[in-house]
Amino acid sequence: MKKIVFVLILAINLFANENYKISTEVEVSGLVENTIKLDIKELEKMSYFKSGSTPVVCMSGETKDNVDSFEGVLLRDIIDKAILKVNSRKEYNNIYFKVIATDGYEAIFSYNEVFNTKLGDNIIVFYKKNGKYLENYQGKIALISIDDIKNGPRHIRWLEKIIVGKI
Ligand SMILES: Nc1nc2c(c(=O)[nH]1)N[C@H]1C(S)=C(S)[C@@H](COP(=O)(O)O)O[C@H]1N2
Ligand SMILES: [Mo]
Repeated sequence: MKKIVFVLILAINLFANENYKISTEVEVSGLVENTIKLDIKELEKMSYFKSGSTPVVCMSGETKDNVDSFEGVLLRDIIDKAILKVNSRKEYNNIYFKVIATDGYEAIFSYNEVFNTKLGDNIIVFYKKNGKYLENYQGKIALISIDDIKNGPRHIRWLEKIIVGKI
């Protein structure tokens, strides 16, 4: 009996121990004119974007989720709000955006990917999924590049930072 209780308590603890820290705002910094911090309220004041339906596919090929819609703001519009600090036209080819989550998960996008390809039309910082605000475990604020072939890897839950850099 004691053993059963012990195992039960252990199992409950494992479920309760949600190993993440939510992000309540996203900071845009690095090579920008204005370092900005955006919480959900501020994101909602910006240009609104709603995606179509999409599966979320892991690198393994496994479909992790089937989503009706994501709602938020295009990454492009968020970068534009901070205003890129670029000195010459050829420098754009070397500009990248590093997106970082509270758990250390990160990914990069190039300037051309976001601003100069069709992919950028569907790279979204979102706070709603299927019409509902994201739960804590879903990331609260997150980002996804919907049109990536495997779009799970560049789905970033608990998005906390967008750093503009130059190679
Ligand atoms: N912050 C954070 N985001 C993450 C991950 C992670 O470990 N940390 N894993 C990624 C991986 S590998 C996949 S496949 C997708 C899965 O998306 P889901 O939340 O719809 O299951 O989330 C991605 N987002
Ligand atoms: Mo994955």
